[in-house]
Amino acid sequence: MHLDHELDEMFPERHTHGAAHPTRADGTRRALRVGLGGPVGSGKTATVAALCRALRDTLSLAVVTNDIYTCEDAAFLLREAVLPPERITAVETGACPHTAIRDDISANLEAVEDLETAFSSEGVGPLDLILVESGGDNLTATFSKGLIDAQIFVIDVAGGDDIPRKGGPGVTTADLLVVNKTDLAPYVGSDLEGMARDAKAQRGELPVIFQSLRGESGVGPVADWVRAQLDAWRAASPVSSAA
Ligand SMILES: Nc1nc2c(ncn2[C@@H]2O[C@H](COP(=O)(O)OP(=O)(O)OP(=O)(O)O)[C@@H](O)[C@H]2O)c(=O)[nH]1
Ligand SMILES: [Mg+2]
Repeated sequence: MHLDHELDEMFPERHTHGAAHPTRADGTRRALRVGLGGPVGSGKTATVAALCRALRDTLSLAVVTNDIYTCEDAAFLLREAVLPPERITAVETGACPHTAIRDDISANLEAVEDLETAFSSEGVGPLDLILVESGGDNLTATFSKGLIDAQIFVIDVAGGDDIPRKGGPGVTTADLLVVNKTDLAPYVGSDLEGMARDAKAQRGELPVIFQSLRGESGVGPVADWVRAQLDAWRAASPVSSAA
């Protein structure tokens, strides 16, 4: 479902919750929504788990996962106890993952809005941040701007060091490109400098972070980027986050 003017008129309240609007119906600022997409197995869930651990003490956050036929990613996050269960929601897409994050975003939008409502109505205070993980997809997958505010595209060095050169909207336009599993580069013969050059050629000034979740800095630089997005979001939203 693409959000259009006709639907805006039919469901005015629903669309005040859409990603185009920074405020909820009650006037409070809604959570920043950050989408994580990328090829199968590149490390999206591992990055989400690490972000939760890095940010949960200072931010109120929640996660929406997307899987095609299972709830594996949500089950992993629950098993790892990265957040309390009520902060993790699974969407079972039943079709190519990109359809649920780009073409018909209704299930994801509902999941995001339900989380926001649950946390504002239980007096826990509004959520600061919602991470939406797409199911693993191909290089053409991107999130609808009606669903998320900023997107991270996660690729990994073992998927081939020619991926940045191949481009595609995820690599070229995502707000942040993460090249994950740099610890594996020596074992798979990936040329990290070449990947950095190709990414720069494709993305210009858009940021790229090389990451190893097995390494010392781990998710730190990506967590810093998310915090900076949140600061910018708060500065740009002229409303109080308190009710
Ligand atoms: N060596 C290494 N392994 C990693 C790193 N990040 C993730 N992994 C491993 O890569 C595998 C896939 O990671 P996931 O986080 O499940 O990947 P995903 O992108 O969520 O996969 P799908 O949701 O199935 O598309 C897991 O076994 C992770 O432990 C890393 O930085 N280095
Ligand atoms: Mg995953």
